[in-house]
Amino acid sequence: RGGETRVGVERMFGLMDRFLKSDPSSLQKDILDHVEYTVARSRFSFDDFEAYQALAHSVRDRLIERWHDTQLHFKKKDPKRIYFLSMEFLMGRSLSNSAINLGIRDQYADALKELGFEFEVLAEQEGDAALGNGGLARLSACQMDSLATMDYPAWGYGLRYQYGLFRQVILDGYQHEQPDYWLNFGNPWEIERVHVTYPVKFYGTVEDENFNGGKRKVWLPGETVEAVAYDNPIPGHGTRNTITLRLWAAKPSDQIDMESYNTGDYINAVVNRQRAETISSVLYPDDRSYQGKELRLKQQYFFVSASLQDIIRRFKDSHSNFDDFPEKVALQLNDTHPSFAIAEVMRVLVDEEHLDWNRAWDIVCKIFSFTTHTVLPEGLEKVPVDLLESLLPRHLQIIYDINFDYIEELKKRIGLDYDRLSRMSIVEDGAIKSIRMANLAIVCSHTVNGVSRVHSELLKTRVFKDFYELWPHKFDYKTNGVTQRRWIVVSNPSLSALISKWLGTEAWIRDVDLLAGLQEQAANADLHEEWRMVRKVNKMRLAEYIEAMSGVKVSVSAMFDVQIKRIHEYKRQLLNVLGIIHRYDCIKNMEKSDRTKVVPRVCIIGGKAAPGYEIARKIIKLCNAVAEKINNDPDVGDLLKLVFIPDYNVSVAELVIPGADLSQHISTAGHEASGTGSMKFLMNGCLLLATEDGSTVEIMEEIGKDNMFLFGAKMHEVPALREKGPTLKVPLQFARVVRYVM
Ligand code: GPK
Repeated sequence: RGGETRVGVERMFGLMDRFLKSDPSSLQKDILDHVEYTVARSRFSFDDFEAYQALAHSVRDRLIERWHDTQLHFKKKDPKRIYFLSMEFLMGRSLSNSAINLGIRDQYADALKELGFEFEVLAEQEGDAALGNGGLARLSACQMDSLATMDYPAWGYGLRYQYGLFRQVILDGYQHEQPDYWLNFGNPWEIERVHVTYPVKFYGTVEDENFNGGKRKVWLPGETVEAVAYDNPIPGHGTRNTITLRLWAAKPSDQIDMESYNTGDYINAVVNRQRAETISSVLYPDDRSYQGKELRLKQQYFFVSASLQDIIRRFKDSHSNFDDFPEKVALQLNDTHPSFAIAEVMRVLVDEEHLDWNRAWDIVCKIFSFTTHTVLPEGLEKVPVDLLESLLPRHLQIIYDINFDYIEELKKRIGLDYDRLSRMSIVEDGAIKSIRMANLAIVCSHTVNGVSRVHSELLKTRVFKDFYELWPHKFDYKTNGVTQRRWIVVSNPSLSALISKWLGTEAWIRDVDLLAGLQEQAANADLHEEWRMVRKVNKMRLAEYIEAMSGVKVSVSAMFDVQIKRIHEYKRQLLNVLGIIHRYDCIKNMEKSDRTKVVPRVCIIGGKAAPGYEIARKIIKLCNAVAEKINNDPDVGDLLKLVFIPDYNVSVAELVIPGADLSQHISTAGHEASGTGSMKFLMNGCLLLATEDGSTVEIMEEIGKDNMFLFGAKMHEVPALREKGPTLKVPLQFARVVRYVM
């Protein structure tokens, strides 16, 4: 560096107060400065939403400090990095979570109080970031929190959809979808990186080119779209480690499309380029149904290509060849959605970096691992070859080449068993020739993860049996978890305080196993009493919300019985509703004197149906129709109520779970890969009513059968029951309703 620059650096350090201060008056000054300079409101006149924005920016400043330090630290250390590729992240709100993880939530609350604001009230101003559908997407969010807290050098990569998961509105009992334009009022939790952009290419042709006396393939793409990075800092708890969730948005490319300009139609050329932005505009609202839509494929490749360019650029910053790539890069595929990454790494290494095919393949086989989240073979993604051929012609060739080598190898291992060879092939022949994305992911990954023990067994014995027999060492599982920071500390602060008090430490906030220490106090009546009070207050909060959302008044002394999750046939919300109908019928037919023995119950159901999933939509209608009947029967009164909570999302879950007495996880055994909702209820002290499915089996072993309500057919009994057909009788008065709705 020259002398001048050094003076400049010294001057900069001189001007810089190393870290922002977090005493009350510094926080107040920061918030008011943001009111004035960021939100551009007078510091003497701003509303709750503007106060939230200023507060969020003040927290963001502190996040950015740690985030910069984290990047610098890892740049210097150059550790092996974990790259978590996922199409979906359900982050929910960020304010409380960030302030708590930074360890300054209470300081902010005090500072705000003096300014005449309440932290919780401002926190309510924030909308949910709902860039995902259900369990898979929330798992990604919980994982990011844990990776940050556990000091991992991890990066999350995904898409910055302009429209998140639709808002559910219930009209006349039916679900209606409204667009979720969540960026309408700005998003203080992201940092736009206008200089971190990469071109992503589509369409075109593949030509042969002379190279070093031989031939090589060259892809001549037909369309280029720019990917722009938006960074979301993710702070760990009790550490300065603050990692990055990098989401890509599509922008028109600067590269001039000569063809359009030649036509002389300038306006049309500009309008056409603008269409590029549609790639990242909207999240597909289907939970595990794949429709082979071109836009969806474009989304998948778009985020994969941008992420890999970013990852490879970072690697090349400190490495001159690819020898160390597998020691420095781990790519985790969250379901098959990002599995084009496999073909893309091959393409970059072979076509752009000019590695020979076998060396590139060797690298690919060491860097990928794959998590699958489903049990049903029909849930596995297939990409029509026709589509792929036009959209990504070079990738299709690469996938064919991978498949050719793999099938040749397979023939040597298993002989000419053509049935098995065709089942295991990456390419599926048939009416619609397609690429089996799961097979591609399994062949090229070093590890295939299930999400619970039972799920892993099903993968080995059914879904991927052929592969397990070939490569048993690849199959593993990591039972899902949830972060106690979001699901106790953020969502249930009174319970959090209670736990810390009785454990005499806050260490459980980083190490969940320490909660077991509460067992020593299991018989302590004072603890019980305090816990009951906490529950009561949470139930009151929930009752207020229910009344505001649905107009139904519920009694907080009733048992709150909750089932909240995506609506799916296999999750059996229908069974729950039929159970409620039965309960109603029993109460109606009871002697009046017997009714005193009935435990009053408020049944709460919530969840969204994929817009094209007719039966799921009808289950919502049925639920509302039954609620209408029961809630308006004064004869039953508080003995039974049914509430459908509209627009279920992360924030609603944060409100409902702490107020639940009983929660239902009643999927048909063998269908729920894991389930994570149960864990959130459990850590809030809620009882579980569950079938032996997914992670429930492990929960049962952990807490003991006596501490939960198990029911229903076991996995091995299900096939025979299916064979036998339905035996359920619906009471006559409801048969008509059910028939009408369904
Ligand atoms: C599984 F296959 C899928 C999917 O497309 N979306 C989704 O949310 C869920 N999941 C499983 O249904 C749950 O059992 C599991 O706990 C969750 O993924 C996370 O692994």
